[in-house]
Amino acid sequence: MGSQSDWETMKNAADVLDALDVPYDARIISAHRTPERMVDFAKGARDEGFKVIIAGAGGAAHLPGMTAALTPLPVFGVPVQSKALSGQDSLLSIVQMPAGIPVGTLAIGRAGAINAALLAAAVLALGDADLAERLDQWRSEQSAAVARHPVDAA
Ligand code: RP5
Repeated sequence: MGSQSDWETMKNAADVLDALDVPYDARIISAHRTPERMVDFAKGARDEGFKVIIAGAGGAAHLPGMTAALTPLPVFGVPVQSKALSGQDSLLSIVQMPAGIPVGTLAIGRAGAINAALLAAAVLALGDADLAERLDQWRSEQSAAVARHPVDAA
C-alpha cells in the first residue's frame, strides 16, 4: 500500500488472507514518496517468491500501474477512498491502464480490499487444492450467514 493511512482499508484484505491461511507480506511502498523502494520491490517480487500482488493506493494512485509495469506477476489494484474525491480519483487512476500492462481493478475501499484478497486466493487456488477447499468453505460459510428474512433494527 502507498501509505500507513491506507492500512485501515487494506487490513480488510489481510484479514481475509488470514482467514484463508494464505501467507502474505504487508508493506508500505509509495510510488511518489519511495519510488526506489517501489522499483526494487516490483522488480524483485517474483524472485522473492511472491505470486500475486495486491496494490492499494489513493488519490493519484500510480502504485498499482507502476508495479504492474515492473513485474510479470498478476497485480490487483484497490482504490483507497480519498478524502477529497471519495476515491473516484483513486479508481480512475488505477482502472484506466493503457493496453499492454493490466491491473485487475477492484471496487473503492473495503469491498475492493476484501475482493482483492479473494481474487488473489482464487488465483493461488488454481495450483493449490487445499486452498481451493478453504476458499469453498469460506464461501459456504458466507452463504450460511445470510438470513433468509430481514429483521427490524433494534
Ligand atoms: C497515496 O496518497 C496513498 O496511497 C494514500 O492513499 C494517499 C494519501 O497518503 P497520506 O498523505 O495519507 O500518507 O500515495
